Amino acid sequence: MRTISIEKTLSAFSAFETTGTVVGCAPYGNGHINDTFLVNCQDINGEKRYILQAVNTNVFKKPTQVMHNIQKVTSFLREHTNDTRHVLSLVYAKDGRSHHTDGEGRVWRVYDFVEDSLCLESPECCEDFYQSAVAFGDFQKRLSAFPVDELFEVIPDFHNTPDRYCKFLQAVQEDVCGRAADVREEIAFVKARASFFSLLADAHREGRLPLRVTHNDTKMNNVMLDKHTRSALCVIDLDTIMPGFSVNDFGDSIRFGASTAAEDETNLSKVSLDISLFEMYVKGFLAGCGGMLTAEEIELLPEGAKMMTIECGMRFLTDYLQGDVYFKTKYDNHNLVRCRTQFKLVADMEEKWAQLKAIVRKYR
Ligand code: ADP
Ligand code: GN1
Ligand code: MG
Repeated sequence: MRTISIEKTLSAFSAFETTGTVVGCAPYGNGHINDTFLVNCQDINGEKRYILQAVNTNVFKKPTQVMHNIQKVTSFLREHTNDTRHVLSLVYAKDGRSHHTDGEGRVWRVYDFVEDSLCLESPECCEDFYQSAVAFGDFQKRLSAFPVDELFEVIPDFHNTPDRYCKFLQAVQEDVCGRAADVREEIAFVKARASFFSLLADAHREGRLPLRVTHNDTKMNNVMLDKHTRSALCVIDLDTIMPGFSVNDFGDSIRFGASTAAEDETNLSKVSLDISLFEMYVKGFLAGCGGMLTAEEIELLPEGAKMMTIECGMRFLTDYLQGDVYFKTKYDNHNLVRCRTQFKLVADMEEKWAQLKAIVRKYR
């Protein structure tokens, strides 16, 4: 795991137009990609908190394009709301830029901390999950008027599942760490579902699934809820906003939030799809989208859930085979543990398939 010294972190922070004196700075959150810090500042008016992040340039090869997208999208969203806590707010660097590049080429950015908020790893009740669904649905609805050609595709083929499958097969073949022999069962699980991977791409090619501006990383911990009312406040982690399929935004939320266990649960008997959370999310997402989804998109929501879950499991397995070079890991086989929960969830979705389809038809 990468570590950045406190001196370098504070020096980066000093490049931004913030207020007060720094009184605390510590790693923050459970993201798998960026290095995130909570910085506490103090001035005569009291305390002010900031989120400082070093953008992962191994993942985002063109960080200035990421910052361009975030700047455009947050400005657009701010035009349509009066409440500052409803949109992520970038704090600009003293040189007027949206980011600061340090002497070692690290790219930093600062956001206002969304105060009086909750960020949950998993919903504590159905209503929390419903609220996150409304937030992501509404996010998509509000961005439906956004000029998509102004966005860079910051990670090409991010949710191109057939392409992810090709990269997975290559990783199996190269087997650079000699780990493939130990994961034969997991490899077979993926290969047995090869014909499924092109389902959404085919629907798009046939004109049945439109491209929209999507978030592409709709985990429960990428949405903030109001601490007091527990209602949806703000969608965060805007790095991967790109053109994509609505059903994948729906699907990634189900993968992460409608599981009965954490993404890295080691006891697989605890992992399954919670049908009532699934139904809650369908209701909330459709309410948030406010009628903008086509009947075909609604019909394909379960396919989006299965696609995002198998794709994510395949990505974890690919990273495990390649020596854990992409996702942050906390122990040796962390990616393998994550991959196994995803495959268990896929198998459970397959068993509950008729129920999932019936639920979305009920709301269509
Ligand atoms: P990653 O891409 O690594 O997941 P995120 O942008 O999601 O990075 O940030 C990691 C965590 O930091 C989030 O899950 C959330 O808990 C917290 N966080 C990020 N931005 C803010 C913010 N503006 N206000 C409060 N908490 C935030
Ligand atoms: C990463 O950044 P974070 O932790 O919200 C990843 C997602 C995966 C997710 C799995 C840019 O999300 O695509 O679905 O981990 N983000 C990127 O938990 O690869
Ligand atoms: Mg995140």
